[in-house]
Amino acid sequence: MPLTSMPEPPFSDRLVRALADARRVAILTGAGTSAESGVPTFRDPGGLWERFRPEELANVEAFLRNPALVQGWYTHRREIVQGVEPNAGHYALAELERLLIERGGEFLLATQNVDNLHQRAGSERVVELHGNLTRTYCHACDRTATPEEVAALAEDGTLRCSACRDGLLRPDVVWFGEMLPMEAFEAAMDAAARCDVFLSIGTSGVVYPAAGIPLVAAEAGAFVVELNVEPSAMARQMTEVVIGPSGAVLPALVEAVAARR
Ligand code: BV8
Ligand code: ZN
Repeated sequence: MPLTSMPEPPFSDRLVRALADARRVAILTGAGTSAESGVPTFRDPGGLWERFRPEELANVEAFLRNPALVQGWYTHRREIVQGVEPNAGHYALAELERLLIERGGEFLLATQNVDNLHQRAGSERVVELHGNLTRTYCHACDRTATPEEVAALAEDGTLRCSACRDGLLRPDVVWFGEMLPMEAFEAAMDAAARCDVFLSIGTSGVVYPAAGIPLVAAEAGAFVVELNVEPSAMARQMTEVVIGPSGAVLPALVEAVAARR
């Protein structure tokens, strides 16, 4: 939605100025960034999976107790994310990265999302804090699974590794109780500690340690902004809270920053 057609942009001119002058920008995204692509968030009402809380499915114990159910949930989610497109918000973030790099600045996008949509939209400086659903590996021998293996159910209804024969295949995502990939997490913490502007987009800020990253930027004195359709658990620590759907607000914000120099 071009800036001109927006009645009054939901963000301040101060934010546009801060982004246009920024040398270093860091971003954290959550499921809300993909909502307008049709990927259900963790809290969205309705849908078959409402019966299960993600925390009940996204952990090793549930996986070992009922592999077919957990593998089926991830197969279902993989099919969803492979069947949708990045939205205008994803493309705007890829554009903002290009703008910053062109202007000699630094940029890092740390995502909690496992849907691969930032990468498909062209973002390059992305770290995946919680892994990526489109990658699958063997729980027993760590080998990366082939697309054929991921589609071939064994007699017992589970997905198994063809190399070590009995290994169960699991999505390359970080489950509750598992450590985050250290390199990604440290890169995100370092970018948050050094940035001039931090954008926290489409996240409820309830899952740690990722939820703590924007607070590192706030403590370091950055201009910290939350973009969400409603204030999150971290709204009070923000310099500015922008209320609106990321798929509409981000293109307008990036257009305003591009027009500034
Ligand atoms: C670890 C991958 C330790 C899997 C995910 C008690 C207190 C505090 C912490 C804990 C605790 N008990 C346990 C913990 C730790 C736990 C945790 O934080 N639990 C929470 C539930 C309390 N964390 C962990 O277990 C982490 N690991 O701590 O390890 C350790 C240490 C050493 C050695 C060994 C172990 C691992 C956490 C990673 C879990 N994996 N995902 C999968 O996807 O299946 S988490 C998953 O849920 C997401 O990745 C994301 O992080 C989180 C959901 O959050 P959001 O992305 O914010 O999505 P949500 O639906 O919640 O919100 C959407 C938001 O968007 C809303 O605010 C909405 O308003 C907004 N929105 C909607 N539409 C739009 C929009 N905004 C803009 N535009 C729109 N259109
Ligand atoms: Zn194996």
